[in-house]
Amino acid sequence: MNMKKTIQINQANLREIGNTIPVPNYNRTSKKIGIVHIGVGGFHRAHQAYYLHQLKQQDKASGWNICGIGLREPDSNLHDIFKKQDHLYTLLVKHPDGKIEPEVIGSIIDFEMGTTNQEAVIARMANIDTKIVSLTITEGGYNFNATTGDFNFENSNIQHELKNPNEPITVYGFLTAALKRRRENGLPAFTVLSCDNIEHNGNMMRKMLLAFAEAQDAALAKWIAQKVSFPNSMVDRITPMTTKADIETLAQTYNVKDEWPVTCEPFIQWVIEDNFSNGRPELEKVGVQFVPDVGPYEKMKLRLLNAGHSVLGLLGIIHGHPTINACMEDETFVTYLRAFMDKEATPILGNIKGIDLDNYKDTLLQRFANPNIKDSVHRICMESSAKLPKFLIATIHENLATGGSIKFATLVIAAWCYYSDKGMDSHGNAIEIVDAMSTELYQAAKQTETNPLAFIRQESIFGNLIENERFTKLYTEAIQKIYTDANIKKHMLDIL
Ligand code: CS2
Repeated sequence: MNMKKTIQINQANLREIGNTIPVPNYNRTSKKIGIVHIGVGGFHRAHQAYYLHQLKQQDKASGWNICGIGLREPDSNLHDIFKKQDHLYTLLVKHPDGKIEPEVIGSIIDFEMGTTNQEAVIARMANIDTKIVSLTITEGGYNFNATTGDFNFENSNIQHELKNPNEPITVYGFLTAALKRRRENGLPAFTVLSCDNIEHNGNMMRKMLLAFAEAQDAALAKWIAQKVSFPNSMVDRITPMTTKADIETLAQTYNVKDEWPVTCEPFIQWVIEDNFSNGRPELEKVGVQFVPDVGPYEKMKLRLLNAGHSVLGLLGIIHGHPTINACMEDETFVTYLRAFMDKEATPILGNIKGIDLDNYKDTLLQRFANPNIKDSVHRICMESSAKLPKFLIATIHENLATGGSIKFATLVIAAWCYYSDKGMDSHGNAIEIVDAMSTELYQAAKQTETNPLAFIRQESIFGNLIENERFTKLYTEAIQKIYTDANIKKHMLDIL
């Protein structure tokens, strides 16, 4: 085997790495941080951190450095790797024609763990230089009750934080502790910028944070309501999970030793409401769109892209397709996806100013088909209990209200039930289910054979769908079909 010498990615080696791949051209010695970001997953690193990196490449004086924050124990892995790598990492942009564009990203300059160093995180957010606290805490991180839409005070971490304001655990405990300190120190509030796949993500965060703050300190809640802005935003870039093969490719082809690079597709989009309480970077210089109302863009993306992913993911995992692009090589899946998009998602979107929906859908199909991305269906199916209410079930509810088609989405819900119940594909291969509600999902799904509607009785996910006869009839038929014969493609063809 060719044992080439690899260069460890870090600040000291940047010049040498720069001979092979692009590296930051800006000074990274400033310790000034303008953005504190909670939830530094692959997505943040391929998206927001990349935008900021591009801005800094253009405007070397830009002070907008990022400090990452981890609030979950597993984040300590990235924290430790980042420490060795001076918070540098490689982004590998994978094109459909096989071309890979690697680039070293330098916009993150620090990382703190909220699990072990609460004070450092609060101090960082309360620092005068911090203008924005941005979030990718996933759909599940917002802690709302899906039935009522209200803040979930039953969460034990929330109860702990309310009793012990100096021992924050969740995003809510940290944000209020930091905002309290800023208020006491006479500093302006920061903007809270939500970057999760939730419709009206900023409004949602505002509602949840105010509910929490109100229960903790009513005067603080009032100050937050007046001073903190919560712009809504739509974020987009397909970012699969990093694999061992990605790490090896980087070492073999580019001689770079990076323990946690990120891979992504070429497409990138960020649409934000221009509502920042304490200043913002000039992101429009690098292609970010600032609009007065992001609602239609968010809805379009969630109900077409994210829902489309779930349609392919849940049907694909049962069929045995490993990746989204493998689904897209299967004509039945492509036709089914397009039919779902055209007949169920598009009618509820209406006209979106400046957007050609047909063109948007065509582009989505091309993005999903990118053979280089290899986005696993497993990633897509993870945390479906938090995703589907926003991506797919909302569409079913809306189509039920207007008399629109629901058959394509209904089969997907039945497939989700089968997947939660059996934990295997149609060939009997085991599937690992990763979901905060996996136990509840399994408990409900396993009753299906005796009680076909058991799964959709879970109100926190499905709301009152169980009461709708048109839905329950179609759903029961779909369940009978799948449980009689798990050949999902046959049932997809039946519907088409
Ligand atoms: C995916 C998203 O998690 C999912 O199910 O649909 O991660 C999707 O890839 C991103 O939102 C793309 O912007």
